[in-house]
Amino acid sequence: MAPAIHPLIDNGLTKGDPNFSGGKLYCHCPSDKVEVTLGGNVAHNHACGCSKCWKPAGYLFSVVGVIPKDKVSVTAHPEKLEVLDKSAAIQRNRCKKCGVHMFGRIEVDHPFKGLDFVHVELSDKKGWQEPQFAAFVSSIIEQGFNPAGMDEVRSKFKSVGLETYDALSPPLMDLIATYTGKKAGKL
Ligand code: GSH
Repeated sequence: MAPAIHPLIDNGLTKGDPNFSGGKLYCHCPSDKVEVTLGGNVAHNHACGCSKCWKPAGYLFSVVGVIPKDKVSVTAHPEKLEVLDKSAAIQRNRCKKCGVHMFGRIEVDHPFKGLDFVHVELSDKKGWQEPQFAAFVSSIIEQGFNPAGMDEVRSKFKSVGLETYDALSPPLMDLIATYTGKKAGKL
């Protein structure tokens, strides 16, 4: 049986709408849902295999994109949010009840500061940018995935047109390196 990667990937990608203007994300609680309103589309949407990003139950990958933090607002039940790990660069705000991550925010000096990390599958609207690549693919092994199955996982991504990387994509890694180089006075 093919590995369950993510519901937005397993059956092929649905192209986003370039004119999409955003929508609401909801946690998985049956009532009193945390609601986060996004005032625009996401960018750099991607599959992430790292151990920290929220994944839907039974799937190997998260799908996570970024959006400027001034376009993100908690519009219902902020009292249900808690920061999962205050020491992480990305402060993942999750619902205390159902555990779903509603947004991740960077408060420290970081190349991606000002961008929030969100999971568009929490929305019932269509038009969000489709995943662009797969990141931190080898990280799924650290969480117990049998390394013998990695060819199948990478082939699945390729079959839907996504490149796979074991960190972020080259343009994003270049961005991080540029930031670091500038900070060190090398650029
Ligand atoms: N192999 C590690 C794991 O799976 O935990 C990789 C963790 C990692 O570096 N995650 C990236 C990151 O930027 C992608 S989300 N983490 C910063 C953070 O989680 O705060």
